[in-house]
Amino acid sequence: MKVKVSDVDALIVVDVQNDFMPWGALPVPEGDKVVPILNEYISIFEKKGLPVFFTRDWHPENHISFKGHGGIWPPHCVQNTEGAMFHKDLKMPLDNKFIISKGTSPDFDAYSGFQGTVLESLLRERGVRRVFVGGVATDYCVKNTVLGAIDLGFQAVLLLDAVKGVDANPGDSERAIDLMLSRGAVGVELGDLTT
Ligand code: VGL
Ligand code: ZN
Repeated sequence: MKVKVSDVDALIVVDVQNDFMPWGALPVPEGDKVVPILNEYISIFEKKGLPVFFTRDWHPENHISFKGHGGIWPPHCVQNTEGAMFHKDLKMPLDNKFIISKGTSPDFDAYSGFQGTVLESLLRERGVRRVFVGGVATDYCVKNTVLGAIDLGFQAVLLLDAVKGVDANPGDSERAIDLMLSRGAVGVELGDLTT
């Protein structure tokens, strides 16, 4: 579906961090494949002067989502470690860019970029009404960020060619995509965008 990028739009790049890459602590298969495509989307938004938000998992060492602390995940994205850094090839704009840290307290986890963060208020301050969302993982943080946006009344556009999932159970990512679309997200690929 063709979508014209307009001045009420923002881009949200979800959790493109080393620990979610194939070499990381909580690897998303082919997670690194989203980087060049995301760079294309970033360039489109940057050229139009539109805001680009980068969420990141930013956990303390004793985070509740970690095995041994009550959770199911291997330790990942621990604050200030190499694993928590963004992929080195991700082209982050110099201006009009925001980093949103989530899951920063030991006792609180957040799959959605809206949970316990200032993302909503930053979007509203800027008059944003529609968010374009890509990154990892399709079946966790991308899904929850898209559904969170919809629940808050934003329109959501899912970047189908710039997401990858964990697929702990086969088909998780596909089911997550179906759910997002059934809840009103619009699925697009790079070629669908007009400026
Ligand atoms: C994520 C599992 C645990 C994600 C974060 O970014 O999708 N998944 N923490
Ligand atoms: Zn996490």
